[in-house]
Amino acid sequence: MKEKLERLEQEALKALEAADNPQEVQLLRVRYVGRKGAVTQCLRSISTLPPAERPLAGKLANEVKTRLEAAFKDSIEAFDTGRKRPDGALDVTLPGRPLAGGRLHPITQITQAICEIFLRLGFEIVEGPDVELDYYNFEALNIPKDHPARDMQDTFYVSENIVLRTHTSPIQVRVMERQSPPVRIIAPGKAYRVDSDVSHTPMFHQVEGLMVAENISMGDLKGVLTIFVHQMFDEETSLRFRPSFFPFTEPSAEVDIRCVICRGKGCRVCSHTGWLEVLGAGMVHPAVFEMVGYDTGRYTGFAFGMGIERIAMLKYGIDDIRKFYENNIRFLEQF
Ligand code: 2NL
Repeated sequence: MKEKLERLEQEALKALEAADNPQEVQLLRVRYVGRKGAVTQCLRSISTLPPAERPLAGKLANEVKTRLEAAFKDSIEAFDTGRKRPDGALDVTLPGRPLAGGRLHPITQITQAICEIFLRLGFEIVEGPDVELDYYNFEALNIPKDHPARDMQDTFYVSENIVLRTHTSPIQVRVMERQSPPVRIIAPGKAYRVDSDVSHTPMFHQVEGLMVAENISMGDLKGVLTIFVHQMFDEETSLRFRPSFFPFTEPSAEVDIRCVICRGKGCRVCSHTGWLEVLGAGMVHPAVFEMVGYDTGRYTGFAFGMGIERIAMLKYGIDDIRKFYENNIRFLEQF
């Protein structure tokens, strides 16, 4: 009798522990301490025991019954007060799950920062199609048919005379075609080239700028780009112009800035030269003006182009361009 009562109590408590809703507890209560429950039956069968064993067995049976009744009562109360919850039930007292805050992609942020600087200088922002005619992407920019940039290796061809633009210059050609000087615009957007390594992705971003009027000089170009660099990086960052070549400008220049990492001392980022190439620029080639019908005797202009990823990598100290496009949240969250 003693062993049986002890076994019943353990069994009942174990089942109670596993019960995950009040209905289940109610069923267990009936099964163990109800009118026909196992413990109740034990209590009733005491009268069949030898008289000497009855007082002890009766005491034990009553104790077990009392303890179990208390445990069942407590368990039902636990569900009633929310101390214990039915499986899958909603705990309305839990704090809400925080929503991940969205943000602009670092390339979008840098594009906006660049645009804001030029807007303050009176430039207008213009956009245009990513899928371009060969004419606007190459021909009108004085890039002849045999120019290496036209190779199938560099350009995504959609058809014989339609390409994914390889720079945002065609936007500016389209503006000049429909509007006479003065022109003061910047053209931000995506550009595409068949190229992929630590510093090139097949799709990248560019901002180009164009200013055309009477008496525009290389001095104006230098002034505008100096203000740009000082506002984009800081006032201490100096610039240098190196002679270069582009088919659409003459003269042409590569624009370097003092290394923003080592401040000119020489480091890995600037290949120990103390300078970083950030821009290409020049005076618009007369052949380009002729193509859009501008009077080359009256107007001159400057143009420049920069890769946005390059600016973003220097500003944030990122060593691999592909990180911008892997969509790793832990990378993107930092900006
Ligand atoms: C670079 C060089 C450059 C231009 C872009 C341009 C546009 C027109 C006419 C003449 Cl419509 N030039 N754009 C001029 C010089 C350089 O970009 O290294 N870009 C990343």
